[in-house]
Amino acid sequence: MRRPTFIQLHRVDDRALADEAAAGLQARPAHVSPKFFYDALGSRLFDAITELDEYYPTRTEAAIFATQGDVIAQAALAATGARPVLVDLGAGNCAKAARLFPRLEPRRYVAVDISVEFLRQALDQLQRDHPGTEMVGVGLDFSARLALPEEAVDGPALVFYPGSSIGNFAPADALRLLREAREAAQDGALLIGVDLVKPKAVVEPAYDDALGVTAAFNLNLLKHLNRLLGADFALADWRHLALFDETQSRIEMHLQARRALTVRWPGGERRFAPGERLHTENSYKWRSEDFAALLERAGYAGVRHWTDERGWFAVFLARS
Ligand code: AVI
Repeated sequence: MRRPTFIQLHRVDDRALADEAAAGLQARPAHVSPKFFYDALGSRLFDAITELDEYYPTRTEAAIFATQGDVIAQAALAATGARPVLVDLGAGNCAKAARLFPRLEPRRYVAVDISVEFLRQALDQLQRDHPGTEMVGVGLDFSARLALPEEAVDGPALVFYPGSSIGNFAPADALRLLREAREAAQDGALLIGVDLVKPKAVVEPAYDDALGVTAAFNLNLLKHLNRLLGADFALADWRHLALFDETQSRIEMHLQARRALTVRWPGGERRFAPGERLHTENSYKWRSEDFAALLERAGYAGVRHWTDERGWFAVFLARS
């Protein structure tokens, strides 16, 4: 019986993370990376977000795969050849990639996430269900740089990056990541989910839902910073904001101070004026023609995409 292989490349360095958060808090305007959302509770809150009526991306992407998955898989295999290596970026519980297994029959599945610990259980189960596929878990923070170990990809790969996570990168960083993904795929392809531009009246509620789950997800970042940094954020002093900036085509999430306050942590402090904001996330919404042009700039060819009836979300395939 085969067993999955695990390669941990990235060491989680709490000191470096605390320094990065402190520098962002002291910047003007104050900002912190959205990666600080994802402690254990934040990851569960994100899973809850994907179930909300207002949060359309997860369900719309799933519907595209459910209705057009055969055509998408055939096009992907035409680009990579049969039995490709399947590289899954931000794999987590590996559920989205697992749905592609019957269609793609990958020779090897390389699941990439920040820590191999997130991948162990899912890969052990997948290995039992798919004994003919080699399973590799890679622990890597690819938001900084995507460089896979040489032994992980030894032929044309299909790099899979679902969920519109590319939207959490500013366009210049997205271009860099797409180029690195092209190199990782060798003579293969990229299959990527992208959230498209749509009316503000649809986007803003998706990031400010009636149940307040997204507000809790945003505020939980302060609890994470309290733990990581030893800071004294009081959650009741902060309000969740989600604003669609049409000129930059992005939803911005902020936490806004309800009153004048000072946040302190060992070695630092930051005063906030009433109404001042801490910027926690951007989620870019692309026009399909602009995302196709970005893929071409990143060196891809044969770009095509599939979308839902309303044109809200797109799955792009591009040869690397
Ligand atoms: C992970 N990422 C694609 C989500 C998004 O829609 O940008 C994160 C999120 N932020 C608030 N709700 C969901």
